[in-house]
Amino acid sequence: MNNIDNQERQILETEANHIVLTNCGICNANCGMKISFANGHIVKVEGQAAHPVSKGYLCPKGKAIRELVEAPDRLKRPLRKTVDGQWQEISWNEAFELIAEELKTIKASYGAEAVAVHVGQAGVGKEFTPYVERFCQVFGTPNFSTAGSQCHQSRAMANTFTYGVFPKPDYENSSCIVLWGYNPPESCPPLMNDINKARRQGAKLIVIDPRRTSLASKADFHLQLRPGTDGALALGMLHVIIKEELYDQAFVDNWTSGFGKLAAHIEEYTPERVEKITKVPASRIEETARLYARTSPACIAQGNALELHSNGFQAARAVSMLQAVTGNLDITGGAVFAPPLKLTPLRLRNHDENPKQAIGQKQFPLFYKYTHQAQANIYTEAILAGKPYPLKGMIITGSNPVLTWPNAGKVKRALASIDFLVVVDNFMTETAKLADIVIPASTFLERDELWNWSGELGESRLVLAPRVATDEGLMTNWKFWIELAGRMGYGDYFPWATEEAALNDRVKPLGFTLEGLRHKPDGIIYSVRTEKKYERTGFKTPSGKVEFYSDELKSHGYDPLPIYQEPDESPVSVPGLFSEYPFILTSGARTLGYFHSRYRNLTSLRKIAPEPLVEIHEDKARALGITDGDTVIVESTRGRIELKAKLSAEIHPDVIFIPHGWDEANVNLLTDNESLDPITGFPPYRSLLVRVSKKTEQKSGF
Ligand SMILES: Nc1nc2c(c(=O)[nH]1)N[C@H]1C(S)=C(S)[C@@H](COP(=O)(O)OP(=O)(O)OC[C@H]3O[C@@H](n4cnc5c(=O)[nH]c(N)nc54)[C@H](O)[C@@H]3O)O[C@H]1N2
Ligand SMILES: Nc1nc2c(c(=O)[nH]1)N[C@H]1C(S)=C(S)[C@@H](COP(=O)(O)OP(=O)(O)OC[C@H]3O[C@@H](n4cnc5c(=O)[nH]c(N)nc54)[C@H](O)[C@@H]3O)O[C@H]1N2
Ligand code: SF4
Ligand SMILES: [Mo]
Repeated sequence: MNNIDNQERQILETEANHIVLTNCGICNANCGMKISFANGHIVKVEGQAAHPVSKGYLCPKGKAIRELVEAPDRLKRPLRKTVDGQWQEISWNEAFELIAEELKTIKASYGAEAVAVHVGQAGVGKEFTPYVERFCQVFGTPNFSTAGSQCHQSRAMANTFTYGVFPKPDYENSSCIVLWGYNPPESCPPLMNDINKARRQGAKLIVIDPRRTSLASKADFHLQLRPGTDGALALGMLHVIIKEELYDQAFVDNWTSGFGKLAAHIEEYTPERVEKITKVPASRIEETARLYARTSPACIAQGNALELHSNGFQAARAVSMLQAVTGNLDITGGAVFAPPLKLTPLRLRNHDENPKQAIGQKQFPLFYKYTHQAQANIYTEAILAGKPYPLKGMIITGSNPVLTWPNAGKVKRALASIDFLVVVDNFMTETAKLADIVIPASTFLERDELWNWSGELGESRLVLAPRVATDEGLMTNWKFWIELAGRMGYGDYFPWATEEAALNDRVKPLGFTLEGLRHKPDGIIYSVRTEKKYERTGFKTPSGKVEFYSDELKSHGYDPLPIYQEPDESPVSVPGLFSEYPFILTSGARTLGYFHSRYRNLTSLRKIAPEPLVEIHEDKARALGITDGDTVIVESTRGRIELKAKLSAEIHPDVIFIPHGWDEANVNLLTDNESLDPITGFPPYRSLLVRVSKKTEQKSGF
């Protein structure tokens, strides 16, 4: 049978229309897309049935890309804010001249470090991001930051300190799957193919989540813990596994160091004590630990919820040790080690040492060492208080900090007061509104995009998602930085005449060409999976072994073992505050129809979730006189928001949940950028104290 999805990727021309095969660039699932055009417009968007990962699936966001590309409110021209606060269209030439001139002026007056460039989630894994980093290096600012200030890097670092890499769970071949603060039905639905397949083959499922999600209700064990106590739970499970000698003795003897210290460290984390901390019954902790340790192979997915606490790094490190003591490393069905292919690097090694420290480098030296990035969560202090030095200019691309960064009130004040702000976006976001210059961005459909995936969703793949839509007035993200570099006089470092030439350079050392990739719709699938490679090479840690005890952490003044510390703001750490703010807020769990602050303007997605809702336990709501749909006020010591209540029997009674990304009720007005994780600077989006009250109608009397 001739299946077009398996044919060479190309435009299949008929008279008036054509079909293009590409990949969705919204989330990391990268689903295969088949897009039909008629008269230059998208008329149909479908999944590719034969796609190796998504197998025909597209989520509502993927299906809504016509609405995205053709949105009436899309930005098409560069805009400049006039002195009276109006937007004035300017030419591309004017935009580049204005930006280049301002950057040069700030650099001359305050030094290059007074400019920061932030690439948000829309730049994660995208081909333009390394060029932005290179631009920062040549300009001379160490203040290049990404969504890695709030996402992924803390988990990745914690795992790397234990065994040298951040491995991926091999769900498909696993007999026991633990989803720890991870909810793929909303955040990465195609992964459910693998999880469901494993379950059909008898795999056990353990979900660790303060909400009883639909997946949690189907799990063998659902541990409904108090938010931010994940580290204690992991130590309690380690206690059971070590005390009952359920660990992999041979692996521990041969391939780890510091086990004795870990064994002594977990003594005090008895299931009974951990029950008091986490609110998970001791018997459940024991049963879960036994099931996990006795079932082999087992894998643990460590979600974003694990790292978004003031104690997130050590929590992820404790979880990493569960995988290590059970010997579930680098084995089929366990934690697999699959590095991505190495494209031609764009970072300039000879520019690595900047005489000025990046913002956050002093406070979070290991975060800087690991990421070579500034910690964006504290830019506000540099802008508002000049600490550690003044930040005078910023370029923000692919991010909407006013809705997504912690302590949004402060973020807004900071961005409103900075001397010069450029925002590159598809839409006039709440952040763009504060800018001096707004630059229209392309969407992933309007550019060639390289995806270099390393095995989280099946095999490792290098894929070219080709440009399928064109709008001549737009400039691709890549082109913007190349043009700006040219205006700044950095042409020697940015010699590529076209994006195609640049991409060809990137894939050349691997023996690929862009043209070759165009003919491979599913990409180049390469297997770099290893099996117990450490037996030949050791682990990529200073000692070559799994490090339960880390000298490097100790030498920086951090705890070398994964201690549990209460979240900075919790019922236990600040009981006085808790008596006034008696709920624990967890924010930002993903919902299928939106992507962070994106897509509230797309009709089909807005229909799925028309407004933000605070999820509150029905008993607690009743006690406060709140019924379903009532407007309530939620307050923290930082701010207050109003939104409607959604009563639930599924959420932990002490916890409320609010989604992020809504301007109508911006939950980040409540969150905090002071009690950051001491090692990574990650913000505590998922465990803070708040109070809830019913909004009473103000009767206007005469
Ligand atoms: N639809 C959609 N998909 C997305 C995104 C999106 O915005 N929308 N964003 C993408 C990005 S950048 C990321 S980082 C990922 C994140 O995706 P995931 O890693 O899956 O994380 P979340 O969905 O944010 O949270 C997972 C679960 O953690 C639970 N949780 C909350 N607090 C705690 C806690 O203290 N401990 C534990 N154990 N669990 C807790 C939540 O209730 C939630 O069910 O999603 C990606 N995919
Ligand atoms: N309270 C709370 N806050 C959170 C979280 C949480 O769980 N709770 N999660 C955090 C996490 S994990 C993350 S990753 C961050 C994400 O936060 P951000 O990095 O701010 O991500 P988005 O809100 O998706 O903003 C992306 C912006 O880029 C634009 N855009 C889309 N495509 C492109 C493109 O191709 N080019 C350019 N230039 N722009 C584009 C979109 O229109 C949008 O305005 O949010 C964090 N914020
Ligand atoms: S799950 Fe949705 S957003 Fe993610 S790649 Fe697939 S279609 Fe796109
Ligand atoms: Mo994220």
